[in-house]
Order: sequence, then C-alpha cells, then structure tokens
Amino acid sequence: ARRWLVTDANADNYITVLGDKYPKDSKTNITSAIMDKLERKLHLQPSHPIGILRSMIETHYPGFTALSNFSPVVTPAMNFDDLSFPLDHPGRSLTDSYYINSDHMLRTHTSAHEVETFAKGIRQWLLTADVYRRDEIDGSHYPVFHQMEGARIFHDNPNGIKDLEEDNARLSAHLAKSNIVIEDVPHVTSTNPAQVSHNPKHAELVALNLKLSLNSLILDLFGGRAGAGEGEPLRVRWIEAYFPFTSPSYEVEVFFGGKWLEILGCGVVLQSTLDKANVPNSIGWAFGLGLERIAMILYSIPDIRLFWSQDPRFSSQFTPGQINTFKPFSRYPACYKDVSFWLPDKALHENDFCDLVRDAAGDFAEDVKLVDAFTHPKTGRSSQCFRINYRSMDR
Ligand code: FA5
Ligand code: MG
Repeated sequence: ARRWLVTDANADNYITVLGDKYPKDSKTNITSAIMDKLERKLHLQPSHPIGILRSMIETHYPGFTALSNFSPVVTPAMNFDDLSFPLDHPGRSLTDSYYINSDHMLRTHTSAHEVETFAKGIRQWLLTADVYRRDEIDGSHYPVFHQMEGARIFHDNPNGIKDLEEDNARLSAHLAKSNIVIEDVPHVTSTNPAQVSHNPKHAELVALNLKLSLNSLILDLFGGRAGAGEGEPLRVRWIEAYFPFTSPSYEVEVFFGGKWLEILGCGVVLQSTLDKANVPNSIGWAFGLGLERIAMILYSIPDIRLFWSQDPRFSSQFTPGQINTFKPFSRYPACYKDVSFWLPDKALHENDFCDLVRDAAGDFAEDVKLVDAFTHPKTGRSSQCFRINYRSMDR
C-alpha cells in the first residue's frame, strides 16, 4: 500500500535520477511525484509562460550570457556551503529539501550555480532553472518552481568603477523619464552592512547599480499593464533582507492587483563566493527572480498547478514574446475530504504529510490544511486532522 515511498524497505538500494544511478541512504527523501517533474523543463518551452518570460528577461539584458541547461542535481556544498550557509540553517534539513542521498540533492535555488558560473570567467549572466523545495500545499506553493539568477561583476579598479558609474547614470536617466514610484531603503545600514573587504563607496555604487538594473527590468515587465492600476504609476518597494551569501541584501515587492507581491531576492555578492570561484579584484551583485510569481501576476494565472497542465486549453493560450490575460477554463468544484490519524511516536512534519498527499493525489490536491489536533488526556497520544481540497484543473 505504501508503494509511493521511495524509501520503502522493499525497493532496491539504488535510485536513478536523470539517467544516473545513486546509492540510497538515510537522507534519501525524493518522491516519485518529484521525479516525474525533472524532465519537464518548462523554462525551455518557447510557448510556455515560464519560457516566454525567460526569453523576455534575456532580451532585456543584452550582453548577459544566458544559461538554462544546468542539471538540478547538485551537491550540498554547491547549494549551501559554497554560499556560506551556516551548518544549522533550516534549509539544509530533510523537511525542507529533497535529497537523493547525503552527497546529492535537488537544488533549492539557482544560487547553487553561482560559483561554477563565475569560475568559468563569465562576468554578467542569467541562469534559469527548475528548483525544488519541500513545502506546504496551496494555490501559490508548489514543490517545483523556476528561478532566474542574474549576476554582474565589475573590475574593482578605476576603469571598472568608471564603467559602473556610467551604467548608473544611463539607467537613472532612463528611469527618470518613466512612470514608476520606487520606495527605497538606504543601500547600506548597520543591520544591512557593506562587507569589510569592500571600499564602502564601491559597495554603494554596486548596490545602486543592482537597484537601477532591477527597477528598469520591473518597469519593462510590469509598466503600463492594467494590474498596476489605470493611469497610475507602477509602484515598487525595496526591503532590507538577509541572505547568507550577499551583503547588503534586499527583497523587492511590486504592487499589482491591489496587493504587494514579493518577486525576488538580491544583494551584493559575498566576497568569499567570488574567492571560491577564483575571480580576483572584482565586486558585483546577484539576484534571484521567482518566475511563477511574476508569470502569475502578468498573465493572471490563478493557481500555480496550472503551469504543469498539459491540457491544450492551457498551452494554446500563450504566444512567444507576448503577455496576454489567461482565460480560466476549469470551474470544477472543490471537494473536501478530512483525514485524521494518530501521530507516530517520532514527530511528523507537516511537509512529510504534504509530500505523501502530493505523491498519492498528484495535482488533484489543491491545498492541505491542518484543521484539528487532539491529545488524549490519559494516554498522551496525539492525533491530527487534515482537510484535503481536491479539485481538478482540467476535468
Ligand atoms: C532565494 O532563493 C535566493 N537564492 C535569492 C537570491 C539570489 C538572493 C541571489 C541574493 C542573491 P528566496 O527563497 O526568497 O531567495 O526566493 C527568491 C524568489 O523565489 C522569491 O522572491 C519568490 O519570488 C520565489 N519563490 C520562493 N519560494 C517560492 C515558492 N514556494 N513558490 C514560488 N515561488 C517562490
Ligand atoms: Mg524570500
């Protein structure tokens, strides 16, 4: 009955992922529902919203090398250690990430490829890929989504800094002419500091270049679209943030459809990342865009599961180079089923239950919510009740 568990004692001791065979061990937690997604590569499909968005952003950044064919199988060193994640960071845990075994995992973000890309000597690049995270189930969370990493480094010498200043002047002039309102934060604060190894003035110029580059991209993608408000300026908000591999760091939100939506994280690349990549005397920035978030806003796609639909009523609606409003084709009713059970002695993480649902019910599960919990007063045993909402997107 537990056929969907890859860790089933009866299954053999190896797991084949994208044609390569790996020995299983105590960390193996990748499920077959996830394995099915590894070959889809939505970002490479020219008429899929994720692929269309990728091309549009690549067009916005001429001169940047576009990369989109990196394997999702990475080492924990690439995903975490090389990016200075502390050993106790929650992202490393089995409840948050998919492991093939102790030595291999599915990348949780495109930043996992920063070191290898900088190490190739590429100084300005965009890298698009599928990323994997164990998470709750609802209309805006899915265990697979797509990110685009963008990065640019400048020579930290008078010529490099001159390039940086010229680029800042060019981008500022472009933005000054457009209908955009930006809520900014200081480039550097005591809680969001420049790195000690950086000339503070150069760090501020790089942070400014990052902000100007992204504001100009956001203007290009969102400006003048209906959701920004009739005749209203586009509103963008910068927020101080924290990532282990950038400092200073920021998140960006866009006001669209009456709400603030977080679309990216970014910052000035930690010097230790560039050191690992053997790039001397350089300073620069990186960002990570959430492509589904942006596509859901731009195309009015109401549910993140739709990106995985192979129904022609979905796929036929999109054209390369074009952003149009998606017309929903499914109005099937929600179907709620409650399931309750005693918890095992060792705790059960909600993400473990969600993965079980995802593996058994596939994309029919729209969301899963914990609705009740009970502890028996005498025995101390606990039970939980989850409400699963089943709804087909296409039949
Ligand atoms: C990161 O993944 C960092 N690697 C971003 C970064 C890159 C920071 C380079 C600094 C330098 P975060 O986990 O916040 O950060 O994800 C980045 C974006 O991915 C989010 O802003 C959001 O748009 C999108 N995203 C995150 N989680 C999900 C999810 N479960 N479903 C859909 N989109 C998501
Ligand atoms: Mg975030």
